[in-house]
Amino acid sequence: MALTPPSERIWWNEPIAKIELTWIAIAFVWGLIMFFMMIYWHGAGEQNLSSEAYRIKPAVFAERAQDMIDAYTVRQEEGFPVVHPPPGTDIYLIARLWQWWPILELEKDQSYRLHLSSTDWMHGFSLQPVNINIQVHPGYDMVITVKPDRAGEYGVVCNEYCGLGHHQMVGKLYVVE
Ligand SMILES: [Cu+2]
Repeated sequence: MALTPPSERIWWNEPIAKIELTWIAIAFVWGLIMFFMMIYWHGAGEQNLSSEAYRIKPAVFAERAQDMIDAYTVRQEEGFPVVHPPPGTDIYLIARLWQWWPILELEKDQSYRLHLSSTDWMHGFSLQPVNINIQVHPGYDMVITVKPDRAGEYGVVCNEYCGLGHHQMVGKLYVVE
């Protein structure tokens, strides 16, 4: 019965069986391998982006995005400005209930510093069909250096549930030759 005390009162001082020690060692070494795999795969796997994060007030982010929109809007599409910023510059994409603002038009094989932030709740930036995913938080400026290598039309989907209009939070991104 569990209420009976063990025969050895100081049971934790018993030597560990060899087989148990072996399994502890295997599990420990495997844990180490998996840990270093994370770092290795970040560089070699070409799946995870190196993003940077900075604190920013939502109003300041919105202002920077608006400055870019005012300067480089080339046309309108269903009420959305399509912005074609010069290569090599800082570009901004606002996530908010429930849209991605504005539509960015980038040039193939040119690099940009893409800033992502939210002006209200948390959203998820998911670029389709290439499957790039980045969490977008209010108060944080998530920055990634992007260099699109294929021209075309991409979809930007929100993949963090953000309320009633979440399923309609679909944006666009163009890459032109
Ligand atoms: Cu959402």
